[in-house]
Amino acid sequence: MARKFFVGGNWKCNGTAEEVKKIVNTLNEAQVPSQDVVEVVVSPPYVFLPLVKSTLRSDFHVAAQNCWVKKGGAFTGEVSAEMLVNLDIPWVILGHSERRALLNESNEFVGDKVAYALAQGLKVIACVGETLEQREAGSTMDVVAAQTKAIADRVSNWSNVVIAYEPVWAIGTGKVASPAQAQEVHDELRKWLAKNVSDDVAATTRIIYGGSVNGGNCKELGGQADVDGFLVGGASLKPEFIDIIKAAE
Ligand code: G2H
Repeated sequence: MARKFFVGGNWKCNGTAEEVKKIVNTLNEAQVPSQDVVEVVVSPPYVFLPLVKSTLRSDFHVAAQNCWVKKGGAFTGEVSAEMLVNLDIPWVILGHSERRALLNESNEFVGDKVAYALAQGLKVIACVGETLEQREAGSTMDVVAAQTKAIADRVSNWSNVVIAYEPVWAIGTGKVASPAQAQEVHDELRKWLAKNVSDDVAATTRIIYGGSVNGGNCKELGGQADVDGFLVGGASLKPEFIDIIKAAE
């Protein structure tokens, strides 16, 4: 089964209501390949989710940038998976490196979050990736495998999971991974899934690349055999996000 190209826009902690309306207008007016060719998901901050959901074109979907690890309750400041389901938000990004690093989210905690969100009916963009130090020490695949294993240990149905490989050294730095570097890790990750989960999961799970993707580098990155799309940060706030969506063609 062919893997449909996936383009996610991670708006991170950016935007005012006015700016969000402007981005949505730009997206709504854009001519892009059909839903049969590319799945587009944008992820605004929580507070803008209802606004974006109610104004965004119906062929694009929305994602939250995080959710709580279990059922809601006395967890000040958190948002539960059930709340996202209640608002009809189909996707959530989990395990982004900014949360792993700044909020100390461990592999196990991310694995628990992925399992809980899936169990509530959400689709998950699960992020993995190594730091520069880890890459230079030659442990890229060990790190990425350990992050993926923590998910695999807790998840049996992978049909609602997209893996985002985001090398930390390429995030927001302008230092994009070369197409060969991205392809190498995506290929290894797919082989890891084949060996440790199943051939079917390896063949069907989309592995997207994130880290300084822009309108200029997306075509070559997206042309790699095992790169099934992108998770885009900075450039997803700009009109060039449309060019990145068009890299699906
Ligand atoms: C990686 C990416 C989006 P950017 O974090 O998830 O951000 O494209 O700004 O590097």
